[in-house]
Amino acid sequence: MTTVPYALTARHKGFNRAEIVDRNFTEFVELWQGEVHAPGGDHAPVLPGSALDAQGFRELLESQLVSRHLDLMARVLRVHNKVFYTIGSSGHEGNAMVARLTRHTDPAFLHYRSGGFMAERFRKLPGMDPVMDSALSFAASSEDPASGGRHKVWGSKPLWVLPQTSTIASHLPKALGTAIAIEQARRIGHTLPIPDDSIAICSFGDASSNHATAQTAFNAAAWTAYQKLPAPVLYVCEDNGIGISVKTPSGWVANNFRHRADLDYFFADGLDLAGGYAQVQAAVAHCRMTRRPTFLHLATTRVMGHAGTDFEIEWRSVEELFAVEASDPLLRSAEIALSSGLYTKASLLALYEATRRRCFEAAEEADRRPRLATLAQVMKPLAPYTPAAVKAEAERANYQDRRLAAFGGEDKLPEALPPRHLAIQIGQALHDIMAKYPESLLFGEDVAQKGGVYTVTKGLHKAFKGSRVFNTLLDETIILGLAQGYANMGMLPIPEIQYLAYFHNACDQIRGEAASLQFFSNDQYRNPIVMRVASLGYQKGFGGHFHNDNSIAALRDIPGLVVGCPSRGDDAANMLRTLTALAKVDGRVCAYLEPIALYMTKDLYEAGDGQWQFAYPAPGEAMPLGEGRVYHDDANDLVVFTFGNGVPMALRAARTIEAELGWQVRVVDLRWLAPLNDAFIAAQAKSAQRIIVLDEGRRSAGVGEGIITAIVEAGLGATPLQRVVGADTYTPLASAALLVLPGEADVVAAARKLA
Ligand SMILES: Cc1ncc(C[n+]2csc(CCOP(=O)(O)OP(=O)(O)O)c2C)c(N)n1
Ligand SMILES: [Mg+2]
Repeated sequence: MTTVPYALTARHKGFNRAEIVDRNFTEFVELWQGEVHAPGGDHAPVLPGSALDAQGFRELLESQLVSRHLDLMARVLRVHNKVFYTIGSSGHEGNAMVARLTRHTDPAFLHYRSGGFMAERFRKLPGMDPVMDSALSFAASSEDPASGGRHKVWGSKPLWVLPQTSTIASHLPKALGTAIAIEQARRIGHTLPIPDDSIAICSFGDASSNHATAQTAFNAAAWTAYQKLPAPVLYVCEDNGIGISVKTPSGWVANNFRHRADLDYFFADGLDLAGGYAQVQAAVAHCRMTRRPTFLHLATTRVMGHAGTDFEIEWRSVEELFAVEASDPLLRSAEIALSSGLYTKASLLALYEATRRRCFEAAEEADRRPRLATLAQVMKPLAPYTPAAVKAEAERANYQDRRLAAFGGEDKLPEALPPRHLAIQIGQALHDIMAKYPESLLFGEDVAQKGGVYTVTKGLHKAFKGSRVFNTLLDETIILGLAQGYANMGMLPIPEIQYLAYFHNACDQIRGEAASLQFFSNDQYRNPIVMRVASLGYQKGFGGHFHNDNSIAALRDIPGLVVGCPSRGDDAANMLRTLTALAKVDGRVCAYLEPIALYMTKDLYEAGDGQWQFAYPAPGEAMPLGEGRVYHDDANDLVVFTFGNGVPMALRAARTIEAELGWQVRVVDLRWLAPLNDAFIAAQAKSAQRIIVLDEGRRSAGVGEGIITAIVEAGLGATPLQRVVGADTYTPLASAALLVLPGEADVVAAARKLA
């Protein structure tokens, strides 16, 4: 327990609480009058009965001071435009204990107040400097080793700190995913990049612990442990009792987590190194040894407000502020330093001031270093694309033995079988991909024994067993969090989202997290993912919005995400090979939209014509990113740009248009929806007499807008053009759905308008 006298710190009513917190430390040391113990050796307890030894205390104290002076420096230099971030760690420096008691190879996903943790983790490898590295990040210098100047993040490649966005709680699912992946690697024979007994560490605030994304992670951790499956994640709740200005009800975190089944609760006083160390030690040891999800409730406080812009004195009573400032853990550390006899007042203040100088000098130096100066520099890590290497990987076919085993013999290889429809060929392509990549995993709701609601994944569970093909619990956020975890550990996750509508439910795991990792880590960390999503409308007999969602706008504007949508089986197989190659080679996060209504479509023009079944492409073939498919290449009277369900629809409409208007009609299947291949669209539009853009998505923010923009920007805006597109509405049940979605007759009607 802290024994800092309240009266000592409650002396200053000034506006700038950072200055006051700073002064409190110095005055506290100068005025301190306590009993001094005779110091023991480096390995003797720092104070009688403490689990922390003298050497450990000295190092933790230094880490705390580094963290504190980085905060103080940021408050001063922000005003001079030398630093661009002031959310600090002051009051949370005790989290350094967690770093000390874990390894630098335990992957860490950190709260923005985990500066003490970070400073301490830097000790784990020789020759690393937390001060200069942090200063470069604060200054947004392009030499920042964490993000290359893209954000102030806690991150380090050698120290296994994966940078986080500031969306609170969004990192909890992937921390669980990483913990599960550490354990699952062994079962699938995958070699981990870190030791087998690693744990995943994830820190967050008390207010954040209430967030839906946090709660689903705790639930999924417990769901896992309940089944006696290992999930060695250490959740560290840095409880300062407040979130920006909203107080967490007193005792809430303990009350909420102390008795949760299968989430093992530990409390530690993060305000007191001497007192808190044993409990942190116990929590870490428990997590590592039992491999169970562990909740470490770490008491902290928040001095100096939420950020530099938060003038607490304007909205809190001064008495309350004094009380908070009196609980400053650095005062307690000063007390331990002096009473243990390890420091004199003079040597402690000298260390304090030397650390201040170090932080300011580093910040001034960082300010002289370059910043990101061009758009190309900013975007470089976002969407790396090495087409030659991707092509080679997509076409690589040197896994024949595993292939034969997966399909069950030469005569059962899909290319030896008659042409089949989309659902079958996606299933065959998935068999191929899983045979090709032993580190790949396929998971989602109902995907295992049942083979998914459309039986697309049927047979995979049998062929590749439960550790590679498995059902998850019903939560899309967790499915995508697991995917990131597997990817972090070097595996190739192929998560399934059961319906497009339910992707929207968990969109942030791709938008905010997975797709942003390469950007915020300057491409040092990658989480390759191929996310399959059963998508789009026109299902007969299974109507309504949620199973026919046609909105892909939320996918198309995610920076760096690749979105592909095949309309036929052979393309589906070739596209999947390229997507997995993009994931493997360039680390890309990919979305693979499977048009549900085409899964079972076998015919094109007439019932029984079998014209929408295609021969399976043998391995060795693939489809370059951005390459579309053109039907009737030499037809110029009308060109229809489309994708997905629009492709067979346009081909059918073309017949009517040819008969009625005498036009030759070209149909262009874009296949790749993000990034849109503007050059390809322009090249196809160039020779067109007339254009129809057939977009089964919605009028607003649909793919059609992108296609038309590409045409206009290519200077071809004068070409007569009609857009046939879905309405801006949810899709209703039964035949009313066809009022909303574009149909063949609408395409023909648009052509008539162009005539
Ligand atoms: C999803 C989300 N909602 C809102 C915010 C804005 N916000 C940033 S920090 C914060 C409070 C977090 O409080 P807590 O979890 O207790 O962490 P503390 O800052 O106290 O350490 C809020 C509301 C956010 N970053 N992310
Ligand atoms: Mg808080």
